[in-house]
Amino acid sequence: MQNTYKAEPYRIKMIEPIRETTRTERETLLANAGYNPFSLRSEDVYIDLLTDSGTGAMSQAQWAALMMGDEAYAGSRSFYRLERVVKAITGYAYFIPAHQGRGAEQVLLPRLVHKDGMVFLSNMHFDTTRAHVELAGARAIDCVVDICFETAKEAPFKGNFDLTKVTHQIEEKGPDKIAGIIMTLTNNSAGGQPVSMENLRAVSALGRHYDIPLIIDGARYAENAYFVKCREKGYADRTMREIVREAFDLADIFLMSAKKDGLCNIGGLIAIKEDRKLFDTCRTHLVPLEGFPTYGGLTGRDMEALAVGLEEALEEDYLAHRFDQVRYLGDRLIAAGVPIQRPVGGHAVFVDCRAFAPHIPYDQFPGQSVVNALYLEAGVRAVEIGSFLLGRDPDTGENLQSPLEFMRLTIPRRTYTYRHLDVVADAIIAIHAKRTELVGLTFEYEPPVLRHFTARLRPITP
Ligand code: P61
Repeated sequence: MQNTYKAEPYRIKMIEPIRETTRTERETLLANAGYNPFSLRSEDVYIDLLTDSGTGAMSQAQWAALMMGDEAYAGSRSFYRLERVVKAITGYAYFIPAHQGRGAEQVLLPRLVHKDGMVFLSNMHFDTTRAHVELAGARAIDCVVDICFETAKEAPFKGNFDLTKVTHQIEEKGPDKIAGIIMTLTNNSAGGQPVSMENLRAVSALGRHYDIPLIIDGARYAENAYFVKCREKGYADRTMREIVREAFDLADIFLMSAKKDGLCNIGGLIAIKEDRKLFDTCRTHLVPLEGFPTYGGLTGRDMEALAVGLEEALEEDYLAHRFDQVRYLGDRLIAAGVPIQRPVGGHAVFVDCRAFAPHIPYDQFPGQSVVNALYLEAGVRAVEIGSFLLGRDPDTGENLQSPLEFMRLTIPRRTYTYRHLDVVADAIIAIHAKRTELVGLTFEYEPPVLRHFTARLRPITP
C-alpha cells in the first residue's frame, strides 16, 4: 500500500450542491426523526456517511452506457452484456440479476434450507442476510476470529473465519444441518475487515470435505482482493482479476449487492459455479420475487451501468485512492485519541463506541448516541452498527448484545473530498472531548424486523 497521500484519480465534471443547517435546526430535525437519522431527509444532511451502498458517483463511461440500455422485457441485450462481464470475472456458469443484495438473498437462501433446524455459518452475517436466513426458517451463526473484537489490536485480516469455531459448529450440529457457509467479503459488521486468501482456502476445504456449499457474500469483493494484494504474501504481483478469480474458484455461489463494488446506485446478482439444479430453482423463484430472468428487477440501463462498474471497481488506481481516503479519516481520528477499529477497513471507519461512551449500556445503544451527537455537531450522518442494529433474539425476544458497538463512517465511492473528511474528523474530535455528556436512548416505537430502519427513539435524560 502507498505511504504518501495521492489525489483523486479523476476530476469532477458535475456537482451536486449540499446545504449546511444550524445546530438549532438540527435539534428540531433530529427530534422529529425520532432520534433515528434514517428518518432524516437527505437535504437536511450536510455530509452523508450513512452508507456506501448505492451512494457513489458513476463515471462518464457508466453514464454513457445508460443510453445503450435495452429495455426489452425478455432477452435484453443489456442482460447478455452484464452476463458476459459477470461470467468473465467469476468464471461461473450461471448468472441471475436481482434488484439489490437482499433481492438476491431472498431468491437464493431459502433454496438451501431443506429441513427444520438448519443453520448458516458465516464469518459475520450482515443484517439483511441474517434477516433472510431467519425468514427462511434457519438460524445464523457467526464464527469470526476473536481478534476482531479487540479494536485497538492491529492484525491484517480481522475479517477471517475462526476455523476451530466453524469446525466445531459443523461437527456439533452435523454437516447435514448446515445449509451453507457464507463468506462475507469484506466483513462489513467487523469493520470492513478483510479475509485472507489462506483463510478462504481453508474454509473452502472444510466446505468440500463436508459437502456444504460455500457462498461468497461479496458486496465488497474487489476491496477484499485489494487487501489481499497489499497484505498477503505472494499476491503483490498478481493482477486484481487473478486474485478475484482465485477467490471465486474456491467458492460455489456468489451473492452480491452491486450497490457497493458494482459502482452502481442499484443492482444485485447471483452467480452459481456449476449447480444447474440450483440455478433452475433460483430462476423459478426469481420470476415472482424479482422479475423475469433477463432483468431481475433491474432496468436495461441499470444492467449496462453495472457491466461497466464491475470492471471499473477492479482498477487499482481507483482502489488505492479509495483505501487512502478511508485511511486518511482513520489516521486523523487515531491521532486525536478517538478509539476506532484498527486497522481501518475498506469502506468505512468504525468508531468503537463502547470505548467512546463506556457509561452507556448496550441496550441504551451507545453507538446510536454518538451517531446522533455527530449529526447535532456538524450535520454529518453516520450509522450505528451495534446492538441497535442487531435486534432481538428470534426465539427469546431478548435484546441481543452486540460484541461490538460501532458508529460507522461509511465513505461513498468517488463522492467526497479530503476536505469533507476533515469536517467529519473535526466534529468527531469535538464530541469526543465532551463524551461524558452523551446519554443513552430508549424506544418509542420498535418494529419487529430490521428495527433500526424505522424505529423511533427518545434520549434518556438523567
Ligand atoms: C451497508 F443500514 N449493506 O453496508 P442491499 N451483504 C452485505 C451488505 O453490506 C449488504 C447486503 C448484503 C449495506 C446497506 C444497508 O441496515 C442496513 O443491496 C455484506 O443493501 O440489499 C448491504 O445488500 C444487502 C444499510 C443494509 C443498512 C442494511 O450499508
